[in-house]
Amino acid sequence: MERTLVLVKPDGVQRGLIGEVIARFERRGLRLVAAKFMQVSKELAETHYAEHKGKVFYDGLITYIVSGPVMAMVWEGPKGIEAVRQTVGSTKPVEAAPGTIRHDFALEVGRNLIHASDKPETAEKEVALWFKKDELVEWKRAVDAWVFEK
Ligand code: IDP
Ligand code: MG
Repeated sequence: MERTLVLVKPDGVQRGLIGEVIARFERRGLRLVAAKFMQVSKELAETHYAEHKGKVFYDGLITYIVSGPVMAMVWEGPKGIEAVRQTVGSTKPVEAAPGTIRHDFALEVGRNLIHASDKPETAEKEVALWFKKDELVEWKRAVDAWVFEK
C-alpha cells in the first residue's frame, strides 16, 4: 500500500473542482487518509517546490500556489503513487491523455489544477511536510476486499 500527497491547487478550488477530483479518486478505489482545506504560506510553498528553485517558472509557480486556498489530501492504495499520477495526467494538460483530470479540465501547464507526488521518496517527504502524524487516519472500508486483492 502506498500513500501519496494530492493538492487541488488554487485554480481547481476557484473553479469548484474539489468534488470532481475527490470523486475520481474515490471511484478508482483509492482510500482517503487525510484532508485539509488551507491557505498555503510562502514558506511551505518554497519547501514543497524546492526542487524547482532557479527554474524560469519558479516564481510564477510560488505565486500560483499561494494565490488562494488549496485542498490538501493524502490518498492510499496499491501502487497508489502511480495510480494517482495516472488519473491526474501529464504535467502539460495538452499532453495529458483524454480522461485524465488535467486533460479534461485544463489547458495550461501553469494552471494544471493538481499536484501529486511523483515517486515513493517524494511522497513520504511530502506527506510528512503537509500533515502531522495524528492527522493521518488509519481505517478500513467494508468494500476494501473488493478493491484490494490483499
Ligand atoms: P508535476 O506537477 O506534474 O509533478 P513538475 O515538473 O514537478 O510537474 O512541475 C511542478 C509544477 O510546476 C507543475 O505542476 C506546473 O504547475 C508548474 N510547471 C512546470 N513546468 C512549467 C512550465 O514550463 N511553465 C509554467 N509552470 C510549470
Ligand atoms: Mg512534480
